[in-house]
Amino acid sequence: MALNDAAKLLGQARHVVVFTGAGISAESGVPTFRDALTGLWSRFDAQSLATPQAFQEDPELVWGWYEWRRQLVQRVRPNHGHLAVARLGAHVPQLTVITQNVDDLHERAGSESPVHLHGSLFAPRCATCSRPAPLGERETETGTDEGRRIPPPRCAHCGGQVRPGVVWFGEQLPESALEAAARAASECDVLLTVGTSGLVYPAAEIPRLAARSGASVIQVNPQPTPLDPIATVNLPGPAAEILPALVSAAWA
Ligand code: BJW
Ligand code: ZN
Repeated sequence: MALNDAAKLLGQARHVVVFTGAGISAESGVPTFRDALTGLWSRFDAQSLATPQAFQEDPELVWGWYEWRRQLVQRVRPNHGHLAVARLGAHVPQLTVITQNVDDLHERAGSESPVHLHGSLFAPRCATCSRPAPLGERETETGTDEGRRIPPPRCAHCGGQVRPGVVWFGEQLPESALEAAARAASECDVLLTVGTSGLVYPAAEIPRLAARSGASVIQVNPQPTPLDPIATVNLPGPAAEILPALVSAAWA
């Protein structure tokens, strides 16, 4: 049985990497990017909003979109998938959590210092001088409307526009995060990939790098992905069900 095979691999591992995408936060109520019906892409043309060009052309639209998402994330809670990942940390000798997500649900579930490859909704910075900028006021009762335009704040130092601290298409990933992720992927014995479509590069190289370096790859995803061929074990299904079952099976 696939779950037991995966549990055995995990139970014997010294260094486990958990590599997550939007799917792990789906059951918390955070829309994914590319799911046809519920994904962010179906409501907005997210691929064109998540670009430096979009921010330049229409900063109020882009800032409003990120404010809506930040407030949504503040209203939801980590799910059993995030909690199971945190629980793994208590069992395996070394655990590295690498996430493409810009939410903070791994941290709030108890995972310490996950590597954020695509930045964070909670770390805005100046688009001109790059200095970190304070977050706006805390969530309102109802939150910001989905399509509301909000002018980005101005930098207290140089007066430049404040931008979301995330990685847009065409931008470099933070060097230290990418290096840490690549090092962990090349050194681990098991990489557990959860809830990612595996379409966005260079992040999608991380599980491939682990496989090339000899690690076993366990994949948790209800849908097929381009990572299927490199997976040692595929566990089809939602993360909030599969991950707790996997951790329980490994350390029964
Ligand atoms: C569940 C579930 C449940 C559902 N349980 N699972 C090589 C080839 C082709 C193109 C490129 C290439 N290298 C670079 C590129 C260009 C580009 C790219 O990758 N394009 C592709 C789309 C083709 N990459 C870049 O531009 C990157 N930068 C770069 O390469 O710089 C190089 C450079 C060189 C020289 C000069 C300048 C630059 C940057 C990429 C940044 C990506 N940023 C985003 C937005 C972040 C901010 C924001 O949130 O708004 O990151 S895009 C978006 O996609 C976001 C995500 O982190 C990322 C990945 O998505 P993810 O997490 O996989 O989500 P989905 O929705 O795709 O999938 C969800 C999955 O969950 C599905 O599989 C479901 O089945 C599953 N699921 N429910 C478990 N309950
Ligand atoms: Zn500035």
